[in-house]
Amino acid sequence: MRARFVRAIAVTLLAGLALLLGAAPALAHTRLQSSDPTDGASLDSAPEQVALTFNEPMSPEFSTITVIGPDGQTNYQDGAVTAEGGTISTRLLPLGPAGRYEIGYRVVSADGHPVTGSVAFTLTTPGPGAASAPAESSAGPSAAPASPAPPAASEDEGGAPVWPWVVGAVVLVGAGVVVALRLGRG
Ligand SMILES: [Cu+2]
Repeated sequence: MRARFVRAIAVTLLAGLALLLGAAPALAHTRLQSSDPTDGASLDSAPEQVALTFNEPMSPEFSTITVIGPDGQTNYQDGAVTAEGGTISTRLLPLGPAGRYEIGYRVVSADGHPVTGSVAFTLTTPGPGAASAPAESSAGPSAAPASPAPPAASEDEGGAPVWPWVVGAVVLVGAGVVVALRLGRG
């Protein structure tokens, strides 16, 4: 009877430990692996779309891409985001003046945490939209998710720190082992 009880405790502890270890990989968030145009690229002709590739499958409905022009406020993304595997992309309106274009993104990690960041490219010759600046309305309602550009410092927004849980779990497991050993010995 007692042996069975001890075994039950041991199984519970092991299950808890497995849960804890299983949760560890989830701490590795979605990461941007590459982009097209690549970060820091200098282009002499305006791209017609941008694509961002992450290390896990992306879903378009939870992904936002913004492309902000050299003036720091004009949006050039089409708004609609498509996804294929780990790659999300959006078409671009005709780019305007030469300069730095920032591609901001906000996606949701597999564990539900939002991840934001940005990359940038430089257009060295004015794009087709330079003569007539894109009309404010051309972005239309699809530009609704175009939140302010994410902070230049990429990486994610983090979340609650995990270490207190780990410490708590370790203490619990330790206490459980002591109890189990005591009972087992008796
Ligand atoms: Cu997370």
